[in-house]
Amino acid sequence: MVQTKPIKKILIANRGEIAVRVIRACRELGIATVAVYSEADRGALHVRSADAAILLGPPPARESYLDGAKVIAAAKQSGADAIHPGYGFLSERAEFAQAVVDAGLIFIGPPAAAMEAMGNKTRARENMVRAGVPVVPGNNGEGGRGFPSAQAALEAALAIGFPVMLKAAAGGGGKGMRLVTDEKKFEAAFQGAQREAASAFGDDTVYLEKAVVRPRHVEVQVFADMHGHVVHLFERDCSVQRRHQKVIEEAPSPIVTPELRAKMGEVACRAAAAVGYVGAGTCEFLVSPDRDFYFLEMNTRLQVEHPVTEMITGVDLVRLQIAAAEGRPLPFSQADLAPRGAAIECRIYAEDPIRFLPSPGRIVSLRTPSGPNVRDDSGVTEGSEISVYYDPMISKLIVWGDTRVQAIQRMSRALDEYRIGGIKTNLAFHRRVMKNREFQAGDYDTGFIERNKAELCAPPTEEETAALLDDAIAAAAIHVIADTPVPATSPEGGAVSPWRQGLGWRR
Ligand code: MV4
Repeated sequence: MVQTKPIKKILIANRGEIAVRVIRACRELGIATVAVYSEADRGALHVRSADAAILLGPPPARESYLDGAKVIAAAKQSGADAIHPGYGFLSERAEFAQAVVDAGLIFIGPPAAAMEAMGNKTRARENMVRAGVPVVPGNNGEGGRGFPSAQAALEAALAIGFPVMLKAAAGGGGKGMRLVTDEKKFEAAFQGAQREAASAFGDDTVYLEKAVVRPRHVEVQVFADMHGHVVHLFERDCSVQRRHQKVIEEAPSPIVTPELRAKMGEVACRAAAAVGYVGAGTCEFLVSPDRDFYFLEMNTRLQVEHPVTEMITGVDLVRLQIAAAEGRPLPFSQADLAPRGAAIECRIYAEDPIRFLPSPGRIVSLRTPSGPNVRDDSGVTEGSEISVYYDPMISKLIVWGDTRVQAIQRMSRALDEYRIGGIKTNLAFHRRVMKNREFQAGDYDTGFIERNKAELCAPPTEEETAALLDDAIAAAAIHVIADTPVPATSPEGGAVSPWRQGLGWRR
């Protein structure tokens, strides 16, 4: 029997938009919040949004957001009874999850054992095969511990058939991964993959998979409570990526039929149940052009793109995470869930739109879109500094529409409303994707950006340049006005607001 333990105060072990997202859920629930921050984040939105804030240390994440001992000490010091890890940073570290529990606190996420079962990729593959979950045909090496030599690995590769993928057992997310198309290139690739795995993860174990050609990245949101219930909340398509960085996500996937959805959902629930999962998790699949699907890995955290799932299901995933962590049973069953409409998320990055390089700096002016079914999840405000220390994501723009066509129209409109002055962003890139025929047809795979680079990353057109210039002039004008002293009194003797001078209000 699971006891319910209400949570009164949550420490959010993260920064930026996800910290703000969790704080918002806590506010709605009447739960007190504690932010943590680094010296680079003094005055950041997540710090201002929380009831209390604790300085962790210097800007490098290693000395602040990644220092588990400091985070746990901050939670104890502030009287928090739970820690929400967000995504990235400490969110998928099993040792941290266990240390939180050992400190007498609630970890808002899965048990450490479930994280471990999915953390190592060959172990996860073995666990999934045992649970009857389809994985990409491959070879984990001897007893799942990799291959003793390049020759042994080559024999396994020949048995699988080229092209093959070499992957790091300790990896995930594409790091240390090599595509090998023919036998002659195998040995060099194997040694390269081993070297990369050793330096990136301190573990040179490499395993083999048959390469799926032109795959789609389709992931299924699952949710489990402590009472043995597991449901799925349908899929997200994250095939619009560049160098393993997701750029646009949508739900549902344009290529998933109701039958495939039911099958993938059922498989994802089985995967979660097999490792004793609790809370929000995501099973990543590759879907081949003929719609065969294979389990790749499980992300044992809330994901960046969770809002598109929230939009098509009406479920608040963070509220649900908190309820599950309190020991409450899921308030709905699978039969209560149905996907409705279509949602798209664009990740707005502070980056050079042509070279895809981070473009740090100060946001001097900002206007965010709104209107029906438009959501902007952001961790910044006007005046915020996009620092070189962290991910350059400024915000996530999410829209919902009755149909996918409406969602694309709405996203185009919302992108046109967005104004970000002072730094370079990828807003124009997103506008072009919304106009792209392949994207509009829903007919894209993980090679979409690379194939359409010339169109999507071309220098701005005359029209786009004119719009950007208008923005820059408006931003400059606002700052001239803001820097102009306002007379303290009017001729009548009363205070004159800038509003009455026709200048608009300013802070
Ligand atoms: C693959 C694959 C093709 N075949 N595995 C990249 C990230 C990691 N999660 C797995 N990845 C891939 N694994 C096999 N057997 C192609 C990719 C892949 C990819 C996957 C999802 C989204 C974008 C991608 C871009 C390149 C390669």
